Amino acid sequence: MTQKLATTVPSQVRAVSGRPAEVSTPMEVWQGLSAAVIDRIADNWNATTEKYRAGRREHYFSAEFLEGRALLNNLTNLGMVAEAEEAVGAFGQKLSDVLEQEPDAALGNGGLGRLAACFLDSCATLDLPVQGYGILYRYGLFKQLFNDGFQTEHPDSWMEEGYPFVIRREEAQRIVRYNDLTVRAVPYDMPITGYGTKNVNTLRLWKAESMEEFDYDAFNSQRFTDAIVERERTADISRVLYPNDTTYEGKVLRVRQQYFFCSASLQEIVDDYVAEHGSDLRAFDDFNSIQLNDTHPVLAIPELMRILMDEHGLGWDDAWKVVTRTFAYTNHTVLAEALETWDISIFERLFPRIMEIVWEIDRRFREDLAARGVEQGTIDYIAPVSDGKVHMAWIACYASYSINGVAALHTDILKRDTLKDWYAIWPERFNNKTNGVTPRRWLRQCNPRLSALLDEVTGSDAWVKDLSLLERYADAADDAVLDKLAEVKHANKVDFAAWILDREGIEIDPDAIFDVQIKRLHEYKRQLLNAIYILDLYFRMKEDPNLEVPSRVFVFGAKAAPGYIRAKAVIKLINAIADLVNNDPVVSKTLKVVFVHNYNVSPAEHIIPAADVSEQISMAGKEASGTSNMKFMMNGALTLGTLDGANVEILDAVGDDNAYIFGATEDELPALRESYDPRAAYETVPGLRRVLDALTDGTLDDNGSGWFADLRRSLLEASYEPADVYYVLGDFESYRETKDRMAADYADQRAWQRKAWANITASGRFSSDRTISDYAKVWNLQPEPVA
Ligand code: 475
Repeated sequence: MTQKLATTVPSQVRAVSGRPAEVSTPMEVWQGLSAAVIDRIADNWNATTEKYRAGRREHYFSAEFLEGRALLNNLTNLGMVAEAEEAVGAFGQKLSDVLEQEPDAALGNGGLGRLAACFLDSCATLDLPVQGYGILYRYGLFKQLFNDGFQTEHPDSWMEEGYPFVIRREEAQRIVRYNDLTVRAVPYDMPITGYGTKNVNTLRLWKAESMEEFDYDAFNSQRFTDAIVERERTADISRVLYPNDTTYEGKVLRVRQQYFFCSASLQEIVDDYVAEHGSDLRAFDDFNSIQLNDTHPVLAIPELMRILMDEHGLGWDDAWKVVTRTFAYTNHTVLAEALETWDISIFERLFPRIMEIVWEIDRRFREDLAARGVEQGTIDYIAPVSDGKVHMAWIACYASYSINGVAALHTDILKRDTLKDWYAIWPERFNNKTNGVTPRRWLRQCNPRLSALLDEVTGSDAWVKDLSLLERYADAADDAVLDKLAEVKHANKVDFAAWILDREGIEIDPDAIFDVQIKRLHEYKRQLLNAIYILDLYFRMKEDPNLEVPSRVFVFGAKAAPGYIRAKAVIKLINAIADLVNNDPVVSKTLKVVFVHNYNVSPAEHIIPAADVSEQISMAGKEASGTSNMKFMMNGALTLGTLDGANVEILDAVGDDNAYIFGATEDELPALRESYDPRAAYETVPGLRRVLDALTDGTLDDNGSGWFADLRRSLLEASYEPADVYYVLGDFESYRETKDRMAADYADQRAWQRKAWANITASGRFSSDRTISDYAKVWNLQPEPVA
C-alpha cells in the first residue's frame, strides 16, 4: 500500500535532521522529501529491473549525463507535485523554496550531456529497457563566478551535503585493471522515472575506489604517505568532469576515465548475459546493443573484444562478429578540434592488451579495405592506427552497425565531408536521428502556466506523452486562447524579472522583449555577433536620441572552457557592454544586458519559459543540431537563427512566417569565403567601424588584459589566422536587419502570439520521445511496461 507523502515526509525529514519537521531547514526538507520519493518508487524500480533482465536490452554509454535537478522532475513524472506541496505546507514550508535547495547534478558540459539526460527520460516514459552508464564525478562542471567581468572557475562539490538520488550498490562492484593500477568500480544507481508509467529505469554511475581502504603494507612499514598517494591516485579517476565542450584534450587521466566506466559496465553486461542466457557468448548481440555517445566510450569496442576472447574463449572472428552487431555510434560535432586521438604510447602504458587488440583491428581493417579495392591513401587516412595515434572515431565507424548524426544537415555533412570515406564503403550504416528534448522537464515542469493552458485547450495531459498531438490545435488559437497565452508569457516574465533581480541584482522590465542566448561559449556559436549587435544598437541610440527602439533585455548564459581564452574574452566583453548599457541613464531605460552567471540546467528552467527571442546564430554548418532551439520553441519563443543544425528543421516545421532566418547558408559559404574580406566589411558596413574601434579606443575596458584587442584582430587581421573564421562580420548586416525587423514586429502583439502558438504546436517532432522511438527501431527494441 502506498503511503501518502503527508505521512512519510515528516518522518523522513525528522530522520535527516534529528528534529521535528517544523523546525528543520529547507535543505533538510529537500533531503527528507527526496527520500520519501525514493521510498515511493522502490518497488516499481525493483520490478522494472527484474522485468528487463531476460529480454533484449539497450545500454547507453556516455561520459556525460547532465541531469540537473531530480526532485521536481520525479514529482512531475509521478504526478505528485500537488501532494508534495501539501505535505511540506503542513509544516509551514513552501515547495518552491525546498526545490531551490537542490544542487544541479552537472555531470556534463553542454548539449551532448543534456541530450543523454533527455534520452533517459524518454526511454523510461516509453517503457524501453534502456540503461545509462557513466561516471559519478565527485566534481561536476565548474561553478562560474564573475570577478570584474572575468570568468573565474570554482569546484562544484554537488554531493557534499548528501544526495538522495544516487544509491550505492556495494554488492555490484567490479574490478578494473590498468597496467599500473587496479581499482574497484563501485556503482551508484540513479532512478529514472517516466511520465505516467510504473517503469523506473536506471542510470548507473561508477565511482573509483582503491582496492583497500588503506594499503596496510605500506601503512605498517611507515610508508603512510605512499598509501595515501595510491588511494588518491585511484580516487582521481572519478574526481572531476573535464570542462571542455567540443574540444579534445589528450590527458592520460581522461583516457583512464573512459576505460574505467567502459570496462566496469561491460563486465556487468557480459556477466548478466551469462547468468540469463548461458555461457555461449556468440548470441550476446541478440540480447544486447550499446549506443556510444560520441567517441568518449569507444574503448568499449576493444574492451568487449578482450572480454569475449580472453575471458570467454571466443576466437577473433566470433568476437568481432558479436562486437560489430553490438555497437552503434553517434557523432555530435564536425569541429576538427573535437576528434579524439590518443598516443599509442599512452595505450601501451595503461593497457597493453587493449593496444594489442587495437593493432589487430588495424591490421585486419587494412586487409579488409585493400580487398575491397579501397585506395591506399584512403586506407592510411581512416585506419584505426596512424601517425603514432589511435583514432577513436575511425574505430567507432569500423565496428558499428549504425552511425548517426544529430540533425538532417549534420548527417548530410558527415556523409559528404567528415565521414565521407566511410559513407562510400558502408552507406547502409548511416542514418539521421534529429535530436529532441523531453517535454516533461522542458515544458510540463518548467512552465506550469503554459502546461495548464495546453491541458485546457487539448482537454487532457495526453500531449505530455505525445507532443505531436499539439499539431491538431495549430488552428485553435482564437482570441481567447491567444489572450491566455499572452498572460502566461507575461506572468513568466514577471517571475523571471524577480529571479534576475535576486540573482544578478539587475532590474528588468517585464514588458520588454526578452532576447536570449544560452549555450556554451564558443566562437562558432557567435555570441560575439550578438554582442556586436548590442553595441551597435547602443551607438545608434546615442547618435540619434529620437530613434524608435523597442524595449529589450538581452540575456546571456554561457560557460567558457577554462583554457579557452578567446571565449573568456567574449564573456568579459559582454559584461563590459552590460556595464556600459545598464549604467547609461538614457539607454538603460530601453535596453538592459544581463549575463546570468553559472548557467546550468536549473537556470535554463527559469530562463526559457520567459523568453521571446531564441538566438541560434552559429555559422551555418558548425552547430550539429542544437537543442536549446527546441526548448525555446516548445515554450513559445521565436527563433532568430541561421540555417544550421536543427534550425533548418524548425523552420520547416513552423514555416517562413514564424521564424526569423538570416545569414549565409552552409552551401553558400565556401564561395563567399573565397572573396571574403572582413576589412572591407569593417570599412563599408555602416556602424561596424565604430563598434570594432570601441574594443580598443577606451570605450570598453578589458582591465589591461589585451583581450579586446585580440578579439578585434581575430576579426580583421588575416596574418593573425584566417581573419574572422566564423564569418561574424560577413553575416552582421543580415543579422542586424533581421533582428531589427523582429523587434519591430513584436509591437503587433496579436501577430506575435500567433507565431508563438504556431511554434508551440509544431514542436512535437522535437520531443526526445520521437527521437528515441526512431533509435528504438535501430536498436530493435520493444517496450516492456511493468504491470
Ligand atoms: C553539439 N561535446 C550540439 C549536441 O547532439 C548538439 C565534445 C568533447 C568533449 C566533451 N563534450 C563534447 C560535444 O561535442 C557537444 O556537446 N556537442 C553538441 O551535441 C547534442 O545539439 O549541436 O554541439
